[in-house]
Amino acid sequence: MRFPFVLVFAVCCLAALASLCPAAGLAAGAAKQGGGVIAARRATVPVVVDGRLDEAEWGLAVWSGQLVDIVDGTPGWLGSRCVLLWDDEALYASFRLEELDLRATLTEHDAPIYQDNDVELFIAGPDAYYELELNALGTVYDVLWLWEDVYGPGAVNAPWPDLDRAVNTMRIDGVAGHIHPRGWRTGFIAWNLPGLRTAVQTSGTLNESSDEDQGWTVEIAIPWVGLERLVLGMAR
Ligand SMILES: [Ca+2]
Ligand SMILES: [Ca+2]
Ligand SMILES: [Ca+2]
Repeated sequence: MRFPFVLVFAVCCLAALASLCPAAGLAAGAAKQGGGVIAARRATVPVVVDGRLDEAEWGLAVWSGQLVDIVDGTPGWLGSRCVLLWDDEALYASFRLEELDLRATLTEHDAPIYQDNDVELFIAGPDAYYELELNALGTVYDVLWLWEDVYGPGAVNAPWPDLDRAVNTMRIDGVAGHIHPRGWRTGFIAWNLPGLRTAVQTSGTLNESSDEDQGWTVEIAIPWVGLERLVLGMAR
């Protein structure tokens, strides 16, 4: 299936990288900066979003190769792969992540999860994109981003009148020293994707560094209806 969106996956393995987008991290997907492309298989049976990737559907799907550094393309130090499925209701994404010292601290929804080791998924439409991050506790941070040139002359004004740009938003023009050529965007942090379902399973001991852990798995269901706002600009 060809989706009308661009997807980028990232695993930020160092809190110091503190990324709001995959400018710092490991990436796959249809990233322009050297990531790969993976095909999404149609799921024929329901996916149970419990963090356990034991459905036969995941085994039949085509997994990505090792995620690579989105800046220089070098493979990550530890095993990290992702995969996609879809059905009429949702897009599904899963990750298998090797992690020798499982650590996560943030527990509040929409806390800055990029300060923990985390998984990040980005879905881009023409004029907006969706950012989803999870840590090993399963805490979710999700943000709807709008490129600010959409508000400019000749473009759609106030495309989302229900979202106030002055309330709990973030404004950036780049990340980690990289200035995006399109310039500024506004992130609506308080917005939550309708119907989003996520789950995480860890293999090892969380926040206990005296042993060696195996890693974690992540399972995500994103209802298509929740992505409606990303269709913005497609009629142009
Ligand atoms: Ca499952
Ligand atoms: Ca949110
Ligand atoms: Ca441990």
